[in-house]
Amino acid sequence: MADLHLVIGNKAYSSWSLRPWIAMKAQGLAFRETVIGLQQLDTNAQIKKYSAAAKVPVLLHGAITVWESLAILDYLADTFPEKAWWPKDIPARAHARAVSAEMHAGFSNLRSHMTMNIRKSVPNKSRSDAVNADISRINALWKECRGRFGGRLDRSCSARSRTRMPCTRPLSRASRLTA
Ligand SMILES: N[C@@H](CCC(=O)N[C@@H](CS)C(=O)NCC(=O)O)C(=O)O
Repeated sequence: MADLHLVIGNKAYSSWSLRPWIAMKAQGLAFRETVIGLQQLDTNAQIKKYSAAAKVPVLLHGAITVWESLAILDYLADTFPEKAWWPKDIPARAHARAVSAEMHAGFSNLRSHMTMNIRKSVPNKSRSDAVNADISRINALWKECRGRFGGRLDRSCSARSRTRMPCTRPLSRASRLTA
């Protein structure tokens, strides 16, 4: 089988990049990693060498190029079915997919007002009601997942890698995540 090559942005700033990166590490997959510096003059040109979408992460596997973090995780689940990516149980799987899709498409207030920077702590940064609503929704999601599915959803690598990453935003800003 061809080598896996994951193209990502800086790990301190790119939560999207960390989603497949964490999942692949957790699954013990061997892969080559190329890191592209974000917010540089040539960032766009560097990423476009790998994907016309001009966003990281990008997974290269032989002749196959997959972009969009959720599509990458689904590709990996299809390609390495012997590893546990999504829960086997259909209701838990449906829930994990819904949570992951919500995480992929939503939380725009949290994303734009609390951009990820793992190196920085800004505990006193003020938050709008909209940001607080996003944080409350994440807490509710985690609580519901744990309540309904216990460790089963937690052990699902795809859902876990997707839903845990946004927690770096409120954590570096001293918000309280309760679940
Ligand atoms: N929906 C995309 C989002 C990817 C994304 O926005 N990546 C950012 C870095 S976190 C990026 O590549 N930005 C390009 C740039 O800064 O020029 C995914 O899930 O992969």
